Amino acid sequence: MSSEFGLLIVNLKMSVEVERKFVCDADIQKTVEGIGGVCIGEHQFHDKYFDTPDFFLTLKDTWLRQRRGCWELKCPTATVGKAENSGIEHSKQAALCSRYIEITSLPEIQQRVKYVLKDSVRDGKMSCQLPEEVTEEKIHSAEETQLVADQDRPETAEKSSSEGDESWLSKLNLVCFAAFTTVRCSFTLEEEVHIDLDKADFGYCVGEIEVIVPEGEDMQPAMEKIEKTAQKLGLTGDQRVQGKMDVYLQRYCPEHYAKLLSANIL
Ligand code: V4E
Repeated sequence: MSSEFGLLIVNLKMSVEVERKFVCDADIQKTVEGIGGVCIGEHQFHDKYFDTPDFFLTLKDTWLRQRRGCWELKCPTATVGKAENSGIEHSKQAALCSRYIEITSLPEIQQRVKYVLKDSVRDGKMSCQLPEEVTEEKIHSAEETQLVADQDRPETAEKSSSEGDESWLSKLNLVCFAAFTTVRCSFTLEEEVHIDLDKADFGYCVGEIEVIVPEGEDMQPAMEKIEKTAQKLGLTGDQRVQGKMDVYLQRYCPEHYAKLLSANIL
C-alpha cells in the first residue's frame, strides 16, 4: 500500500464506540469467562485528560487525553440514528449506552479541538491563540484524509515527532485536569463484542461492554448485542453506571463535576 512517493492518502471511515458500563462484583472475571469471554490480556495504562481552565471542551462533551504517550480525542457522534428514536425498549437500551467517536490522528485532534474552542473565543469566555482559521470544511478534510505513511513505518506509528511537542496545549490554554492509572483486563466474545474490566488506581472498578460500528450505520444492532451480553452477564440494573471519570471528578474536582452534571454531560 504505497504510492510512488512512499506516501499514501486514503479515506478512512470513522468508527463509533458504542459502550455500556456495568458494576463489577468480585466474581466478574469468572462470569465473563462463563459466557464465553476469551481473555486477550491484562495491561496497565496512565491517562492524562486536558481541558481549558473553564472546562470548555468537556462541557461540549469532548474528551482530550494522552494514553501511553499517544493523543486520543473522544467526541460525540454527529447524528442519532432513526432506530434509536423508536420504541420504549430501544430508547431504554440507548439511554444505557454511550456513543463516541475516537480520533487518534494528532493533526485531526488539533483541528477538532480548535474548532470546538472557536466558540469559546467567539463567546468571549476565554482567550487562547487560534493560529489559523478553522472551518468545518477543514475538519472534514482532516477527517477524510489521513497520511498513512506512519502505518508503513511502524517505528513512527506509535508516536510521531510532533506528538512530543506539547506547545500546542498551552497555545490553546489546555491544562491537565485528571490523571490516573488503570489496570484493564480485556475479553472478546462472539459477534464482535468486547468486554473490558477496569480497575483505576483511585479505587474504582467498572466493566464495559463495547461494540464498534462504522459511523453513519444503524447502531441498533450494536445496542441489541450489548443488551444480549448484559442479560447473559445477569446485569439487571437499568440505571446508567458511573465511569471512571465521573467518580474521579466527583471525588477530586467537585466544581468541574457539578458543571458537567448540570449541563447533562455526565
Ligand atoms: C467521561 C467521558 C469520556 C472520557 C473517557 O471515559 P471512559 O469511557 O469512561 O474511559 P475509558 O478509559 O473506558 O475509555 P476507553 O478505553 O473505553 O476509550 S468520553 C465520554 N465521557 C462521558 C461519558 C458519559 N456521558 N457516559 C458514560 C456512560 N461514559 C462516559
